[in-house]
Amino acid sequence: MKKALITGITGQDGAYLAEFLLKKGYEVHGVKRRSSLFNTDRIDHLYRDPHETGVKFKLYYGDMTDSTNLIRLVQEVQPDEIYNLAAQSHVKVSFETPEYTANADGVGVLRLLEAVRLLGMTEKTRIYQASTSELYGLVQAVPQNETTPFYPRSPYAVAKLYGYWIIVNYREAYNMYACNGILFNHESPIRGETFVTRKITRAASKIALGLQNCLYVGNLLAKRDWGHAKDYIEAMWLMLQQDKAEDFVIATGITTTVRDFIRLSFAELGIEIEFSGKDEREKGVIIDIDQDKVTELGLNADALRFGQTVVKVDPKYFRPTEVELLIGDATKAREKLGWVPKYDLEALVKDMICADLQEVKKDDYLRRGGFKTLNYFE
Ligand code: NDP
Ligand code: GDR
Repeated sequence: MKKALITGITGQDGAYLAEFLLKKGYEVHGVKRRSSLFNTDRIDHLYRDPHETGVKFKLYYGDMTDSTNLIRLVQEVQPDEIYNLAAQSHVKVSFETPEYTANADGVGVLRLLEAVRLLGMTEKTRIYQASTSELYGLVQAVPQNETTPFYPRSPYAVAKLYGYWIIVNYREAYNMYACNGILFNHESPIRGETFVTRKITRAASKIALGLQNCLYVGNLLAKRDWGHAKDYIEAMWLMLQQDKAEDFVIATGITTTVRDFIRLSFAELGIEIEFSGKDEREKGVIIDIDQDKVTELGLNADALRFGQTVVKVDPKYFRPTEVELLIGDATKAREKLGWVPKYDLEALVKDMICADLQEVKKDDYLRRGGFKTLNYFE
């Protein structure tokens, strides 16, 4: 039975990957951070009481900024495969916490590589590094593939650039099986709520139910190559099953503006949005409502009206330096790994809207029932 160690197991990708590897028969060991509130929502369904026999899913406290912790964990688990998914992964937040981001996302990768090397496990343990399309940053060429030059545009991307190169360096210097997955944006119903797609699908669901008036966003013109996280974690695993460690771009090859993602999300709810105005004054207004869909989905018809402004720009979401255009070329992954995504953008939006609508309805139902109004400080 193979053993996998996943850092960042409580995140979007960590949760999907853990489930995927357990289904493949792996023993899965995950690193979670200590926090004052539970942070394991995404993986609670995988948890089993460790007192039972045959438990194949184990969690440990750890942090990418703590070398001794990582060395001890690698020694204890003796993993065949390590998936390094842990990171301060929010680009905008990295401008506010640049030093921490460099430490966790950049030097953290080195700590993990050193743990494997110092423990003499370079021949046993294969390492996947969560590299990113943010490395391309300021557009040098499109579509972006494994040979496109990097030009990072945020403290996050600069930290990930270090992570990328230290993986390449340890592969060449110590003959380690270490590889970078240069993954373009991938989303899902369990995507963090402050990333733009999830922010949009949650807000659209709330607006459609009359629980929120307006969605405030930043740059509507940014273009991203959005895929589904379920497809992308499979590519991570494939990268560690090859004869030779190599780096791969994982992307759909289709790029969409933030503005169009908003349009598609509202359309999924039967609400047509038209944008007008320029720059900070741009806004999105309802121009049509599909009443059959409103009934079918159980939306709040009274809360929706023609001409209602449901999207506005708030410059506080602008970034000091922006990545305007990402579009990936995953030809190498298709040819060498046989990787082909199953979800297209429409299927992704549908999946996210469907899940958020259900979740928002559930929260509202509980709130109305008085279950969420407890105030511990009264
Ligand atoms: P998430 O933000 O959902 O998850 C990040 C995970 O890292 C969480 O489990 C988080 O813990 C953990 N973490 C953060 N800081 C530390 C630290 N210092 N030590 C240990 N763990 C830490 O990210 P995703 O799942 O979306 O992404 C996974 C990885 O892939 C990240 O490295 C990200 O940068 C990279 N990536 C993501 C892409 C995407 O579109 N999703 C595209 C390309 C790369 P906690 O839950 O406690 O916060
Ligand atoms: P990104 O994802 O920066 O590409 O990083 P995010 O969803 O945060 O932003 C995508 C684009 O949308 C624009 N935008 C907004 N973004 C957020 N978060 N909130 C807003 O209100 C908003 N309005 C417009 C952004 O400016 C940007 O252009 C993600 C992360 O998962 C990284 O960890 C990963 O490496 C990359 O994807 C690939």
